[in-house]
Amino acid sequence: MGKLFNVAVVGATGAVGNQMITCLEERNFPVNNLKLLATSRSAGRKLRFKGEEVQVEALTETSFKGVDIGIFSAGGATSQKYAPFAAKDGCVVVDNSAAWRMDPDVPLVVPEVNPHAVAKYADKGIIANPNCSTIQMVVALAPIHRKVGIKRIVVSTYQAVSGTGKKAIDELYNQTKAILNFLEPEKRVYPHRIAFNCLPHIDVFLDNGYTKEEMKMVNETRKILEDDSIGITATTVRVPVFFSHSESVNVETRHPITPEEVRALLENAPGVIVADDPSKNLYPMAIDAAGRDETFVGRIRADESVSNGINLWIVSDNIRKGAATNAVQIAEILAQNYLGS
Ligand code: NAP
Ligand code: 3JN
Repeated sequence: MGKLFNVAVVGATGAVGNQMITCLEERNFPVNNLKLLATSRSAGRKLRFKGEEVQVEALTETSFKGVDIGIFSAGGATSQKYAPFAAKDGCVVVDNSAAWRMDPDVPLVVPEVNPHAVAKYADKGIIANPNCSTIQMVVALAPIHRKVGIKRIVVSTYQAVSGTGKKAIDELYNQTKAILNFLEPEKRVYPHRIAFNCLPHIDVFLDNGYTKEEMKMVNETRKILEDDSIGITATTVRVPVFFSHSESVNVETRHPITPEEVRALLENAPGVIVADDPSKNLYPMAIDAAGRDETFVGRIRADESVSNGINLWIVSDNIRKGAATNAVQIAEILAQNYLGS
């Protein structure tokens, strides 16, 4: 039998943390002991892992003694503060927040795209998991970039409320129910109503007029594809969908490529399923991607307004591939190639 690892999930009671526990179980990650961490408010709660109840503990600076791998999804401030304590105690951190993603000493990894970058974990003991919108886009675009080079990307996203966490899932449900019952919907999470609406506003606005989510897509894509020359512009939009982000992506390539060639490339790409048959109304949809780990690509066609332009529609489960699955895949690379005896 291979080595077993002591694993901690930080933010275990959250939307992503809960999915982390499920992913560790579904993928049969070699867990010896599982430690579940959250705020002191959740300490004592019990969550299930492999048929057993595991008690949630309050996160402290000493939580990581004896832990091999810590998977964090408790927000940037928590990661910023506690990842160094974990690393100091020899626990390798896989962090789901934006806190460390652009640190030059921290690798930013999507296993289908740049698994080699995991090796750099040794610099700080931290590996960053990209933003969900970035992950699904690079899974689909990396094969195109490798084949013909990508010069420019124009992306618009249609992001599910689960990306904002548990409270936002409740907000969409409660507002929808209120409106259908002719009641006044309450706003707690978003600045405007999300039910039956679209908000071109994800994360905070920056001085350049973009939102932070939009700039995450720009900077993270360049880091993962290891190419700062790619021009990228993003508009990120919250839509009244519970699970799975959808993206309209327009790419201009350096060398010509036909839609048929893109389709063939993506049919052989790891983690991608091509769903593209307009004659049968077949295209990726949020409701089909939810609960799956693959990234679905369709509506592949030439952009007739430029030479070397391709349009794609890319859909993936934001909580699974966009967060938990990607993080557990990174932990698998660590366990198999770097931490095994
Ligand atoms: P959520 O449902 O609101 O859950 C937040 C979790 O973090 C809860 O378990 C909460 O514990 C815990 N937590 C918050 N502050 C903490 C602290 N000071 N110490 C210990 N635990 C703390 O949010 P979520 O949707 O799961 O997202 C959590 C984080 O994951 C986000 O802030 C973001 O950084 C990251 N994320 C990344 C992606 C991505 O694109 N890769 C997508 C979504 C989220 P309690 O239950 O005890 O309050
Ligand atoms: O809104 C989404 O669909 C994805 C949200 C991601 C997120 C939410 C709160 C804080 C992040 C992230 O992963 O970039 C963060 C953060 O860590 O900054």
